[in-house]
Amino acid sequence: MSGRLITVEGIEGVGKTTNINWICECLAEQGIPFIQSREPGGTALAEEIRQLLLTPRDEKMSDLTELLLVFAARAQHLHQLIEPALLRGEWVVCDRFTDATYAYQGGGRGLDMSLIAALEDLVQDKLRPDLTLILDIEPAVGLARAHQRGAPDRFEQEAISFFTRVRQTYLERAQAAPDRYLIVDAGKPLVDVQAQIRAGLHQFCQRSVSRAQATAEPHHGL
Ligand code: Z5A
Repeated sequence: MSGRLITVEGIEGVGKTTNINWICECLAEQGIPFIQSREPGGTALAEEIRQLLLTPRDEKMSDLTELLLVFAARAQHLHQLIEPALLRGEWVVCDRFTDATYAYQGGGRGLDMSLIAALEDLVQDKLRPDLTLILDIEPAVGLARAHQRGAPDRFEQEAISFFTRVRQTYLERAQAAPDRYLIVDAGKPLVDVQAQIRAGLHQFCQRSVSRAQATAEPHHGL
């Protein structure tokens, strides 16, 4: 696949939506063909699964049901949207992906990480993001930003300790594979956050160009 998969992660209210728009502006400036998507969701069916996951309800959703729904949505998203785009040579900028599953269902809910890894292999085969930006912030600050938007969804109703575990899992994953992850301090003013992201994208594009030259793939600079 000659496209690139860039994923953006972090706890609620960290600024993913705001900064994904910025990433897309940077790619457009450079004439890099891309699509923008999100998880859970990205196709009509996967968006229906998203509603199931986010809507608060009286019946408690079991942690395993939650995990399987997340991966069901991902299987559909990959098959319908992500893989065809990568095969066409387009870049995919995705608001959350499997790191969110490790962070929320693994770190947050306490599900076994090896179970998540097995589902990751089943659903994605060898596909992994080429670059993952982790927007990092103190949970209290992120939640305060998110709560300004109105009624909390099913995840936003969790206690702060849940988001502390989610954040910790993201950071541990980034530390374990620093080549693939970029940790961005999202507590800074937006202009500083955007500067960190642009610098990270620039480095990533340089690595991408070298790799493409070595394998004669089409490539883009930034
Ligand atoms: N989930 C899961 O459990 N497992 C999985 O595998 C996956 C997902 C894929 C939906 O995610 C839920 O799905 C999610 C985990 C679960 N939990 N929840 N809820 P989502 O990404 O759609 O929902 P979200 O995390 O709630 O996203 P969000 O609230 O839309 O936040 P955001 O996109 O990161 O933030 P934003 O809208 O860009 O910014 C929030 C506000 O802060 C806004 O007013 C901005 O203007 C402001 N902002 C942004 N940056 C700054 C800076 N730097 N300074 C000051 N103010 C700022």
